[in-house]
Amino acid sequence: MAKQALITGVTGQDGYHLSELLHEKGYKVYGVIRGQHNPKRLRIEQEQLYIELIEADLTDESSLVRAMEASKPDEVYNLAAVSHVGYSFKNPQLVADVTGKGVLNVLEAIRLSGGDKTVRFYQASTSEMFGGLDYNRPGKGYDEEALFHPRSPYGVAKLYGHWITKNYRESYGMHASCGILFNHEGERRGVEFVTRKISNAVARIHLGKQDHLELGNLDPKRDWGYAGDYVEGMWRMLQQDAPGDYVLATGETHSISEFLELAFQEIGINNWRPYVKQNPAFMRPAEVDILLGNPAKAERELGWKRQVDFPGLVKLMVQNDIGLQSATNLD
Ligand code: NDP
Ligand code: GDR
Repeated sequence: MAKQALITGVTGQDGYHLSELLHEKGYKVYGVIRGQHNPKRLRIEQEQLYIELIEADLTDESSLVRAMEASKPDEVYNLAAVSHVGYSFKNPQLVADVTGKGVLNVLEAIRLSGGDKTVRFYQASTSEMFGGLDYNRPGKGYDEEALFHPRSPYGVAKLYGHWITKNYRESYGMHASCGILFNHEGERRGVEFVTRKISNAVARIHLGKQDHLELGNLDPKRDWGYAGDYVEGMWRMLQQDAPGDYVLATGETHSISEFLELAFQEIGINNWRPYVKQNPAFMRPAEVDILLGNPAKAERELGWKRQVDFPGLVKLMVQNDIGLQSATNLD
């Protein structure tokens, strides 16, 4: 019989890629959708008919119990979160409720519906838990043993989600794994994140639809990979006999300036500086200056390796946005 998977956050970037992957592997895919009017419902109903949507919210535990009962999953992927770091400084309590306590609600829903010994659980942990502060591992990068020091309400909430998942693994013997994923981007990334904001603006500048873009801090460095590669790693974690924690990363780090340079080169502009204005509104009260991951454990134990490199990622995103922006008549 086909395996059944329940994905929270199915309307987000990773949910899009993961639901496609699981469908290709023959899974019956259920996805949690929230809100009485979610504009992404239409997209899913038109493009991903194979997803059976279930209305629930991470802050409403009874709705999650009903989602468990309706889907009877073999695997649960908890991707739902308020995931924007900058936003988390403005709405910290909401982020604590959804991104932090929401994880507990999903774990409890699994237990309450009797799935603690049968369901395999994936928690979307993040490199934001490291915070970039005690970066003293040059050439090595953060691995599963590195110290945590989150620098935002989002990072703090995710750290709670990480530890409560480990706690349920240790306390109840649940097959619960945490993927500590470094930034992953692509054509389905939200435009509020810096890579897609840049690729979208570069495409529009190329087509004469806008003349500049405004950004915050250009110096931070990130370990940027392609989202399509990373969802494969999530799935591999749940296929292991034993649960565990795994870093997924590229092992390279690049600044926002470097991303800008490659993105503008894609449209034939070598000096990007006249096109970029800095706006303090996009700066954060505390910044994560540098993130570099060490994916050695995932490569060794899961046989996982990223396929798309940094120049390939920038090219893919800019070309995709040129296509999208050319196809629309909207300004
Ligand atoms: P997105 O921001 O694209 O998607 C977040 C999802 O969470 C959306 O489907 C959103 O639904 C859903 N959601 C938000 N609030 C609730 C709620 N109260 N109840 C139910 N669902 C809710 O994130 P990504 O796809 O990029 O990331 C997936 C997960 O991985 C997130 O947990 C993120 O924090 C984590 N992560 C992401 C990384 C990355 O680089 N992308 C790196 C490391 C971790 P809606 O459409 O209704 O808003
Ligand atoms: P991040 O991604 O905070 O790493 O979190 P984001 O793209 O938002 O920021 C990356 C870096 O770019 C700087 N920056 C800007 N960021 C945004 N969004 N908009 C701007 O205009 C801008 N200008 C400069 C930021 O200050 C930061 O240094 C992402 C999310 O997906 C999290 O959910 C996930 O956990 C982490 O990646 C890993």
